Parts: sequence; C-alpha cells; structure tokens
Amino acid sequence: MDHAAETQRTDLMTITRHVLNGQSQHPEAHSDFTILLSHIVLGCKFICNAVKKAGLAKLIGLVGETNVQGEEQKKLDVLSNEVFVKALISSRLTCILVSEENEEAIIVESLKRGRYCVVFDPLDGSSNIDCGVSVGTIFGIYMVKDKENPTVDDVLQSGKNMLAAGYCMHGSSCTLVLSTGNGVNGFTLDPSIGEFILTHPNIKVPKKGKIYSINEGNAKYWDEPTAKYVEKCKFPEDGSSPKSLRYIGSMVADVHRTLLYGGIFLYPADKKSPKGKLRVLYEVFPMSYLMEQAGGQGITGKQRALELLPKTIHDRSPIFLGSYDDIEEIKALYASAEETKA
Ligand code: FDP
Repeated sequence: MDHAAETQRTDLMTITRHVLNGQSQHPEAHSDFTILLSHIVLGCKFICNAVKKAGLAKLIGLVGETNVQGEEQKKLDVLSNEVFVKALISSRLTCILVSEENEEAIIVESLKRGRYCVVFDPLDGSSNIDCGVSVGTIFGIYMVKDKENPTVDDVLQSGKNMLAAGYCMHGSSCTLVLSTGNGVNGFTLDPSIGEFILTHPNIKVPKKGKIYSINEGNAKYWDEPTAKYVEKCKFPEDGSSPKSLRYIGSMVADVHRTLLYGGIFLYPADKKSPKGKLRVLYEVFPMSYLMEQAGGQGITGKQRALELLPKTIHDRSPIFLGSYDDIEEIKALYASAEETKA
C-alpha cells in the first residue's frame, strides 16, 4: 500500500469515523461501543508516548526508581496498566476488567458500570523495552450477561464470543490493528494531529508464507509435531525453498509481521511449559480472532484456539497463528501424532 499517498489524503478516515461508519451499516450496533473504543484509543496513545520516552527514563526520571524530586516513579508496565484501567472505568461502559497486571479481575463499582468486559495486556513484551524493541497493548471485548450481577464467569467465555479485539504496536510508529468482527483494519497514529488514521484497510494474511517464528532456544523441550514442523521449514520435502526464521520475542511485533507478510508464529507447549507460555484471555484469544478475521487461523495444536474455555483468568495455552496453509500443516502433524497415540 502507498503510505505516502495515503498520508496526503485530505479526507482523513480516523478510527472513530471508521467504527461509526461500520455502525451505520449495522443499526443494531450501539454507539456505546464507539465511546468505549475511544477510551481504549486514549490508553493506547498514552502508552505509546510513554514507551517512546522510556529510553530517557534514567536521564529525566520518567520511570525507574526515584526521580530528581525524590519521588518514587512507577515502572512502565505498572503505569500503563493504571492508565488503561482508569481510562476504561471512566468510560462508564465497562463492568469487568481483566489485566495481565492484576491477579484478580476488577469488578467496576455499580455507579460506573456498563455492559462491556475488557481483557487486556497493557504492555506485552515488556522484557524488550530496555533495548528499544517494539512492544504492544492487546485487548479483547466481550458483553456481560447481567451488569447488575457481574461475575468472573462473564469473562471465562469462549473466544468465539468476543465482540472485538485488537492490538496497538508501540514501535517506529504507533499502529492500532482492530477487528469488530467484519475484517481487520490497521490505523497509524499521526502524532501531529493525535489521531489514528486508516493506513492498512482490510488486512488479509497471505494464504501461505515464507517465514516461521519461534523461540528455537526451547528446541530441546519441544514435542514431536513442533520439532517435525520446524525441521520441514528448514528442509522442505516438496522441493520448495526453506522458510526464513524471524523471532523478535515480543508477541505483538511477531504477530503483526505474520499478519502482514504471512507465515507462522508458534509458541507451543513444551516440557518446560507444559501448558504453553501465552495467556488465553488477553494474548491467545485476541490474536486468534484477528488472524481468523484476516483469513488465517489460530490453533492450539489440537483445536481451534477460539473454542477454548478458560478455567481461570490467567490460563495459558499453546498457540500457532498465521497463514491458512501453514497452519493446516502443523494441524496435520498434531492429528497424526494423536492417531499414533490411539
Ligand atoms: P514478555 O515475556 O517479554 O512479556 O507473553 C509475554 C511475551 O513477552 C510475549 O510478548 C512474547 O511473544 C513471549 O513472551 C516471548 O517469550 P520467550 O522469551 O519465552 O520467547
């Protein structure tokens, strides 16, 4: 896509305008959703700005231990979480919040309650911050069953019930990728006007890709299907060229590349992490939802990831995300491993 031409456009398609347009085509959709989204966007803008300044932390005391006034400063992930939680509660549209940073789900006080549940990881990949690697904010949105009596069960739903999901990548630019169940669109923050502008309309993941993405340092612990799959990537038996390996170690950045260029992102269960590493509610579900909406797939190895039913809010799962055909290959390897066991 021609970004230069896109930025020169005078008819700016902001994220709010885009979502409102979508609603006018579906009158049953509620304007509350646009308001909720604008609060999520605010949180993302704040985090993006804070991440950009992170390198200056030691100089000007933005984050870290103690600033020049002797005040205790908050770590970036803690600060990001606080801002996100407050932005969501102040929308008066949320009921239950689940954050990677909070052990328990937050039940919003009744006077400020609305009908949405939001699950999120405010700063995913935060172990990469000090070396300037792209990190991200991931979120998923559900509807509560009864806002007068919210319970944790309202968020322990299958990922198929999500109303929307997205992530914001805080990298060389700030990119917000969103699906409300009708395809995937990408918006880039124009810092001069403080608006996210549609730059990647209707993202479709290529049907097959040339890249695989996995932490190869865990090879010793892998199960057979993962080991076989990676071997096939390096030494294809069908005469095709080997795939390239790209692994950033920051989920949003690795998934963003997979969404745009195709290929596969793998975080399997292994002997070290028998349940996998990534979290079902705010990593596996939103990313699987986006991948499916873009024409790709998200599986746990044995099943469609969105069909999982989490038992606790911080459950983990193995996850394979990416191009349709690449996922079919790893699915077949898991199916044949199951058959051999039976
Ligand atoms: P991080 O630990 O830096 O927060 O779930 C967290 C995550 O990063 C993902 O963003 C990333 O894909 C994954 O962990 C990386 O894990 P490994 O270091 O085990 O490869």
